[in-house]
Amino acid sequence: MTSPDSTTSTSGGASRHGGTLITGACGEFGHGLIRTLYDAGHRDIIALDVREVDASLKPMCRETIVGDITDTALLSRLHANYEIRSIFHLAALLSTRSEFNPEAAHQVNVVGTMHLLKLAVDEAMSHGSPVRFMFPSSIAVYGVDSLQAKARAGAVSEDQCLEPTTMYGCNKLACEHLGRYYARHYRQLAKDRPSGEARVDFRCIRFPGVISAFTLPSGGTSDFAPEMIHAAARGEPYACFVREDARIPFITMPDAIEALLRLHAAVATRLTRSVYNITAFAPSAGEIASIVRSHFPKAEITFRPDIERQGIVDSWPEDTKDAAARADWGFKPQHDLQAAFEEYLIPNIKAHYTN
Ligand code: AKB
Repeated sequence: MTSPDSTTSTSGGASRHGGTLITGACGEFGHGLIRTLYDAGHRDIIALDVREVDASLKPMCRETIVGDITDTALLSRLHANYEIRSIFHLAALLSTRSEFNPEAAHQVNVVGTMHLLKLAVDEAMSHGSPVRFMFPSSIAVYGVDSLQAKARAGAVSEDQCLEPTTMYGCNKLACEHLGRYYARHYRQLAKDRPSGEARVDFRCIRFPGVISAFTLPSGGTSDFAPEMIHAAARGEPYACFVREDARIPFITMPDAIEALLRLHAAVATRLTRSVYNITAFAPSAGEIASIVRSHFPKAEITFRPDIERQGIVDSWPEDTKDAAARADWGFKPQHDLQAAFEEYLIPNIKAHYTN
């Protein structure tokens, strides 16, 4: 990623600092991304979340803001104060939580994203260069209607099986289309539509379940894997809410962050699509439990499937095809299943819980 820091520009007498906006900064993705960008020399991070950003992350940010992405007055203030070149829009209500309040999910996941896309357009128009809009989508955009269909589909490409059964999946799929619209067709009939360099450069990755050694997700349905591993490390029993044979793809947090930054840095002309699948390994819940038990022999893992949450996992594909990401921008995860546990998860989790 270019530039660490922070240009300050003056337009019409008012100066605006350069900025990289991260929404959902308090989520587990946000944490890792802020640290990685800071370590790479970025001093222009604006962190936005509905919760107070962790004290440990504050010194890494130019500004931390407690606020809501649906608050247009807040986004106008950001536009007035900053020359934003990149937006990492991580804020979302995840799949399990969204099912309890689909209307709230739509507000945050879709309306909030539209407000940020509009901010990106306004920014690009005001500073005359593209705004990179990084959007994490999800395997939740897929929907297969039976276990037989899931087995038949195997690893799916970006364009197959796009009939999600969850509100979160519908929201993510809608935002993939909105991003493409804002990037390529926004106000296509208007005389003053954005043109040339002043545009939104929308880039999206469909993430599988993400597993971090340091943080736990909340409100997701792929959470069974990280929950199982962290419970074992803490010496707590864990009742897994999906069957042993439930299978979806996963990736480690460092590989997920590296992928986002790699796509962000990619030369635009190399990109053949706006939405890319990525995957690293696709074990069943039972296979994850066996590996966890081999590292934590006292782990008490049982399987007590929750029929509804199991249904969501059953509707997601057992793996995805990520050839386009590998060819276009060099996606190559460092961790396969074995390396994920032996090199990343187990050493870091053990250190995390013994400190
Ligand atoms: C969720 O379970 O909601 C997410 C996802 C797979 O997108 N982790």
